[in-house]
Amino acid sequence: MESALTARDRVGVQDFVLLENFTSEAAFIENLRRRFRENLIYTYIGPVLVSVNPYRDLQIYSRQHMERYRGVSFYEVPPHLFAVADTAYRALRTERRDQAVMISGESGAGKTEATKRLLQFYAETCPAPERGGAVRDRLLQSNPVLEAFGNAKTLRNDNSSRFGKYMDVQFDFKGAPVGGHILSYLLEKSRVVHQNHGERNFHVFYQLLEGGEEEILRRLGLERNPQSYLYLVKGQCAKVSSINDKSDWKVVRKALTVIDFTEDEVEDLLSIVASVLHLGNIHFAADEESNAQVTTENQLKYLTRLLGVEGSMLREALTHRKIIAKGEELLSPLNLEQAAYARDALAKAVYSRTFTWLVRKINRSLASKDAESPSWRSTTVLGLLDIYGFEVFQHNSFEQFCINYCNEKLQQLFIELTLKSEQEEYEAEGIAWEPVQYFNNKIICDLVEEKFKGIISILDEECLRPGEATDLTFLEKLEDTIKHHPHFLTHKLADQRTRKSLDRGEFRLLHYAGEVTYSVAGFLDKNNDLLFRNLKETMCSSENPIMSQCFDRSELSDKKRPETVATQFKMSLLQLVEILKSKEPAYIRCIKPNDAKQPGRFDEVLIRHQVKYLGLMENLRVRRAGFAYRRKYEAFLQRYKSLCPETWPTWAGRPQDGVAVLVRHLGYKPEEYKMGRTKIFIRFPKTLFATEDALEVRRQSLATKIQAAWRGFH
Ligand code: AD9
Ligand code: MG
Repeated sequence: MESALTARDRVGVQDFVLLENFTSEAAFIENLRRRFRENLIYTYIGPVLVSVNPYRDLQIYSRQHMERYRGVSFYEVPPHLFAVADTAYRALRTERRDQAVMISGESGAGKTEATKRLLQFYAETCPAPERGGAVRDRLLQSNPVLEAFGNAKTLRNDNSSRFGKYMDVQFDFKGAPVGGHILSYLLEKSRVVHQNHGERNFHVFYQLLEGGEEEILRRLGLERNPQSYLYLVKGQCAKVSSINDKSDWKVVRKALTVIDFTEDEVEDLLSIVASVLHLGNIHFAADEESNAQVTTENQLKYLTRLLGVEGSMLREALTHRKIIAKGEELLSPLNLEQAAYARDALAKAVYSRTFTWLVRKINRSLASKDAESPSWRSTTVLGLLDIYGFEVFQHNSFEQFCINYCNEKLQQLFIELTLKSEQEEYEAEGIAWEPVQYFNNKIICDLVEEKFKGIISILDEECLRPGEATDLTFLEKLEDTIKHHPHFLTHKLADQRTRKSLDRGEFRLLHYAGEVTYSVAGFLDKNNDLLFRNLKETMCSSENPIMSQCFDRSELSDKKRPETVATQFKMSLLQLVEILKSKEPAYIRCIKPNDAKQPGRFDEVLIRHQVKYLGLMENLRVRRAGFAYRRKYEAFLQRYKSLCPETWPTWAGRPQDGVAVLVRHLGYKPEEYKMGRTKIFIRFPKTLFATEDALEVRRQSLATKIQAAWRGFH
């Protein structure tokens, strides 16, 4: 049998706090590497789970694995997602405190996969509710539907979430899941009309074309070949080897039924998906006066039918802009460029509002059927946060700005909460807290969101000057307002050395996770998110029931300017942070091992970068501030009591006294440990390792004795 010592050499330590040289990044990475090589993708930093994407099916999420982690002490079993899942669930049940599992990491690191596994764990291991058992299936089946409409292949990830998701699972007093609720955040709708090279539109389009039955496609007027649709060819990669659109479609189709879609609703939904494709194929030609005219009559005909709108009205709305001046309506014809812009704006609005509708519809299906009954009041919730990860592309725009800002906020919350909980634990245990220096990214959050001086405020201000402001005046204003910020740079503000790498239409932010250069092109437009009035009117008249819920007439009479996209996003994030703060947090920090999406490849440079920006070294330092290891007296005594004749086999007194006797017997020196109110704190890993090794020796000698006795018996 392998001794504890050699096993540690081979597979590393399962909690980074046990690294002898805990301040060394090299030791940290080496530990990750050893474990990754052995397919051990999970490692702790105290209660935080670090996960490295294996890019292969490790067969570690089966029902047996779930059972192994149920009801056992967190540290008695190898690190696993299910240990975090079970610990959160038990806290929810025993302490009746709401929980939030926050999953972070860059694009492709494994957040969405982890979320799905967690949900599966709860669906399979929790008791069934007395009523409304279907909720478990609905919780699970909401996923494929949301992924079909909200995920897409990007250069970073073949199944990249293009929206943020926070899902509450509600449990009744018996611990059975009885309902759920989803909050979604800013869908990247620009993808509907444009994809970068090597990327795709949202999965659902390809799924429908590949998997939809002949008859359905005929009704929708669609051809099977994605190449026929302009909105699907921009990225030039309709086919992806890791994706089977046909079988995925089957799953989505089934899931829609599970989450309460009637056949009519499915039909209405597919009509909308098809209409977006038809919209993309609407062409215009210029007449003698350079005004745009629709030339693709067939597309218009299908659109009219699928969206349930009047053909002449839609045609007019696609080629004219309605302006109300002095109470009079004026129609101003659009040129080719403006018409194409109007068409794309309509496609984006139709798709993104349908997505919002979808989330609402799913929420109705997940709503606890017991909402009115008394047991509702005693429900507790467990939240799962799976948001788009930090991303950097060759070309970064408004969407990346929002996504990276969101990651910045969550990182800040992580720092705040982990530090706070450490400090609180030390205080609660009556042990002196030694403050730790760490990088606080609040400075970057402020740079983005501060009133008046922040980037979003300045952007909004420019959006209020239609006709005068442009993306470039926005950039100038940024330069004027944020001159000497250590995390902000533009071509003008840069020195000789860095200027070369920056273009005139760009600004650079030094995020906690690294530098990102944003091109300002399109910022104003995307932030304003305007849809011409007559397009809105047309959609308000739609007879497609989903569309008529998405476009409400009250919008037309509303005089108040709606909040800009960035401001809405900022407010929704502030609200999210409040939700998360109100719950007991658990963290999963995901790491992407290589950019090639390949199993077995451990790209050290890439990993070191993530370790740095996820703040894992700082996290470890905070956790080790003073003490490497801490354990409740009961758990410590239970594990090691066999090493001391006075505590073995049972200790009748207080566990704390038992531990005191035990560690004295083991020869712990006073500077090696401290006794808190409920826990023992051990300063150095070597102390714990010596104890672990002693335990191993004892087990082995016991095994040898049993074998000898057995042989003697025969
Ligand atoms: V993004 O920010 O949404 O672009 P995620 O969500 O962090 O990103 P995702 O969970 O989608 O990444 O993982 C990317 C791919 O890695 C998956 O499609 C799987 O092929 C692969 N993956 C991730 N985690 C695991 C795992 N635990 N086991 C096996 C995994 N494969
Ligand atoms: Mg994801």
